[in-house]
Amino acid sequence: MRLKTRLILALDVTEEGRALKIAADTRDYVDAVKVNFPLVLARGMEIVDKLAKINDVICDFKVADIPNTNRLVVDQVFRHRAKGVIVHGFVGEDAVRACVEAARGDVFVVAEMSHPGAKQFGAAVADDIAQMAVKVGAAGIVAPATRPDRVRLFRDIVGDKLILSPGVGAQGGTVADPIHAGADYIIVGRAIYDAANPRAEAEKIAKEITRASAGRARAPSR
Ligand code: OMP
Repeated sequence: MRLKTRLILALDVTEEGRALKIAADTRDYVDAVKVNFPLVLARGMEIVDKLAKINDVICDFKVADIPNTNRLVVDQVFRHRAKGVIVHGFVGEDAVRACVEAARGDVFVVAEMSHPGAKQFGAAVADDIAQMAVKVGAAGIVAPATRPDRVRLFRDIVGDKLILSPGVGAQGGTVADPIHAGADYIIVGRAIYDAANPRAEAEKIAKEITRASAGRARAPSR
């Protein structure tokens, strides 16, 4: 995956024409397009092949099953030319390891989610999940832009692994805080795809990331 703008677009729209247009319009300012269930359930996995011709694609399927099922799911993801997949960590080391072994690209493990409910159960085991992601050889973790203090702690746990940080804009997080805390990529959905001009919005956010990266004490991990 490119590390040029450090912006990942969460393309949670359901119309194919709109999805492809936004992906093409924002390509100059977005390192990868993240596809989640809304788009794939609406358009099928073929949409991943189509988007892969425009930009790198990460399939955010939050894979969370037994090792064998995880392996089968991850294999399908990479058959459709995705460059990465997002999986859940709470299912345990064997299930995440199965994803890493089946992957033909990057595996990102959700350590802690960005919504308020994540504090109810998940936060208690999040540090252990981040450690496990490193142990099994994942490319990186997903950590909440809505809680930059947590991103800072995760950075110490995962060393030079990648940190992808969602929760900017619609969920209340800022661009600069998670970058200053050590995130490598910011994931943004609604603030871009619901904007009157998604390309201009992506450009604005990408420039904000560049400014914030220049101002942070530690060098980006890669
Ligand atoms: P917006 O809130 O519209 O910017 O979208 C955020 C995107 O990031 C959505 O696709 C979410 O599914 C995803 N996401 C989170 O919002 N929070 C998380 O903790 C993890 C993810 C993710 O794994 O990408």
